[in-house]
Amino acid sequence: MRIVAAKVIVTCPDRNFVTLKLTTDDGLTGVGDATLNGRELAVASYLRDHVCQLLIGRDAGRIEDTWQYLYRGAYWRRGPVTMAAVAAVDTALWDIKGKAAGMPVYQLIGGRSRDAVTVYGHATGATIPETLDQVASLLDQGYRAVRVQVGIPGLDKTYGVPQGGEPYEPATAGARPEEATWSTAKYLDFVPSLFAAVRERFGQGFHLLHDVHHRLTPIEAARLGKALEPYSLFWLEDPISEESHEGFRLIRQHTTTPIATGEVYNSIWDCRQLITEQLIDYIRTSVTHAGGITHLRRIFDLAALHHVRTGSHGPTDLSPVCLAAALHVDVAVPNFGIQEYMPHTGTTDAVFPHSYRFADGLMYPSEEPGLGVDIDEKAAAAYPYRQAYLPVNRLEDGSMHDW
Ligand code: KDG
Ligand code: MG
Repeated sequence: MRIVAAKVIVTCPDRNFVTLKLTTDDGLTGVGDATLNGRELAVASYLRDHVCQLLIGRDAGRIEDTWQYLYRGAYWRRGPVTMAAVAAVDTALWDIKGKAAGMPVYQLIGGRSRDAVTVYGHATGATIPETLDQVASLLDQGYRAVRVQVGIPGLDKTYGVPQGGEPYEPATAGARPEEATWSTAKYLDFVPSLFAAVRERFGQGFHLLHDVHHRLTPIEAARLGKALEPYSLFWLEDPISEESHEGFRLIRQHTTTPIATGEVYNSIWDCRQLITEQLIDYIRTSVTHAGGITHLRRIFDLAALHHVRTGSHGPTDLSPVCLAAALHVDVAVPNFGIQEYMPHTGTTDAVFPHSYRFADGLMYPSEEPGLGVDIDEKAAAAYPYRQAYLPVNRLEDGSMHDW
């Protein structure tokens, strides 16, 4: 079974997505997601200009060997662009292998470890009452886990909080990024009151999560973790920038609030120390940004040895192809923790027909052979690429800060 075609499809059904589609000589196709929010065309070029021609004529069944060939063979290893490109090839090959075997991908990686995948939904509001209303709506829909974010008085825009009731989408169209202003003092003074209000109104019967989005120093994060202990969070996400592994040790020394990180990591090397030294509780790497199903599974297996559970990144800027693949991994690995779920728009879903489903706070991977997701190329062609950037963040005195 040889690869005879490799096509990169860039489309913008409400937001940009990069998809790789591989075809074999016996007519099977496989898809992989290569979307890197705000830097999409760099990955499209990496694939089109440097990878696609290497795939033609290769044995589609040699998934591990192809992964090693693209990773080691480039000499310049790792990094978000390279690893998203490798991920797309790997994911498409798993899709093809599943179709060739007549089995859903989760059966090829060990079969089910659980019946369904617990996901968390997103409750975000400009004010605490608005966030509480969203928590109520998610609990009504059956969610068992909810991430809460709120606007901070005195700041115009806050991470995770949509403007004007729209679904949250941080990337904005245009030739330059939007700028936001951040104040750690205002955030730390206000945000614990959100958790007090949530637990007061809804009690303890569901998991509560929060994303700091890399904005604190270790000692500030330790203070926040301690302040939130009475509200028993499932996790506090990305409390500090992800380069500083030592900082996680300091947070750990001060608080029992569980810590999740890793959505910007691309490889097992990025998270090895955090995992082996048990400095985190949940690893957030995703199929698309961490080298595909093959490499994500390797990270999750390392995590399983060290009491670290999985919690894959799953925002709408990863395509339904990534979500489909993530659910196959989630249902199979022994140390699954939780999966992030942000439903895509109707337009996105129409371009990426799929058969995974959500019911009562749980998600179910497709039972079709392969991943159970595709790209409708005709529909995709109606939505050309639009330049868009993630925002940048400045402190109130104008200094650059992590967004
Ligand atoms: O493209 C950036 C988003 O994926 C990120 O801001 C979302 O932090 C995020 C999350 O936890 O979903
Ligand atoms: Mg996050």
